[in-house]
Amino acid sequence: MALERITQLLLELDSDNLVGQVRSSLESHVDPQDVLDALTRGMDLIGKRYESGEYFLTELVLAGETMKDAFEILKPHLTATGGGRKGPVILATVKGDNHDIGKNILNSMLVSAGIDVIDLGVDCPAEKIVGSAKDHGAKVIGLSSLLTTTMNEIATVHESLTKENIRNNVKLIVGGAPLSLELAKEFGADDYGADAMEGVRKIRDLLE
Ligand code: B12
Repeated sequence: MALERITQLLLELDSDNLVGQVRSSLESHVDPQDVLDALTRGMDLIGKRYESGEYFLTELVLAGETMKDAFEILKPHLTATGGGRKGPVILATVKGDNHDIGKNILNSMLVSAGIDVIDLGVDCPAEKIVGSAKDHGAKVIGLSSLLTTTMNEIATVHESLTKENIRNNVKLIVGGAPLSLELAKEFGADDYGADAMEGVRKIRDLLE
C-alpha cells in the first residue's frame, strides 16, 4: 500500500508528499530496496507517459528532480554488505547523454558496499574515461546509457581502451533502459546490469 502510494506520488510529481511518504515508510521499516523499486516503477511509468505524449519535457525534468529528492532520503538506508574497500570503479554517463539518476544510485550503492568510485559525471567523452582508467589503474568501468541515439558510445569506449592497449586490464559493464546483455556484448562490453543491485553484485565479482 505504502509502496503503491510512493509510485503514485512520483507519477503525480508531488515532491513534498513523496518525501514524507518515503520517510514514514522507512520509519515503519519498509525495506529500502522495495522503496527504490517503487520509485523506479514510477520513473518507468513517467517514461511511458512521455512516450505516449501525455507528459512533456517539463514533466520529465520535474520527475528527475522529484526522484532526486526522494533518493536523498533513501540513500543512507541503502547499505549493501561487503568486506574491506575495493576499487576504484570508474562511472560515467556516455557522451551526448545527460541522464544521471540511475548512475548516481549505482554510485551510492557501490560506496555503501565498500567499493571506491570515481564518478566522471554525464556527457562524458571516451578519452576522459580512458584517461581516468589509466591514471587510477581502474579494473572496472561502468557506463550508463539511456538513449538509443548515443548508446553506440559504449563501442567507442571499448575501441579507445583497445587502442590504448588497456582493454585486457579493465572490465567494461554497462546499464540503462535501452540496453540488454546481448546489446552490451555487441558494443564490446563484458557485462550488463539491469539495476543497481545487480550492478553492485556483478561489479563486486568483476573486481575479484
Ligand atoms: C528522468 C528522465 C529524463 C531527465 C533526466 C534527469 C537526470 N538528471 O537524469 C531529463 C528531463 C533531463 C531527460 C532528458 C531527455 N530524455 Co529522458 N528520460 C527520463 C526517464 C523518465 C527516467 C530515467 C530515470 O532516471 N530512471 C530511473 C533510474 C533509477 O533508472 P535508470 O536510469 O534506468 O537506472 C537504473 C538501471 O538502468 C541501472 N543502471 C543505469 N546505469 C547503469 C550503469 C551501470 C554500469 C549498471 C551496471 C547499471 C546501470 O541501474 C539504475 C538503478 O537501478 C526515462 C524513461 C525510462 N524508462 O528510463 C526517459 C528517457 C530515457 N528519456 C528519453 C528522451 C527521449 C529524452 C530527451 C531526448 C528528451 C528531449 N526531447 O529533449 C532528453 C535527452 C537529454 C540528453 N541529452 O540526455 C527517452 C529515450 C528514448 C530512446 N529510445 O532513446 C526515454 C526512454 C523516455 C521515453 N520513453 O521516451 N530525461
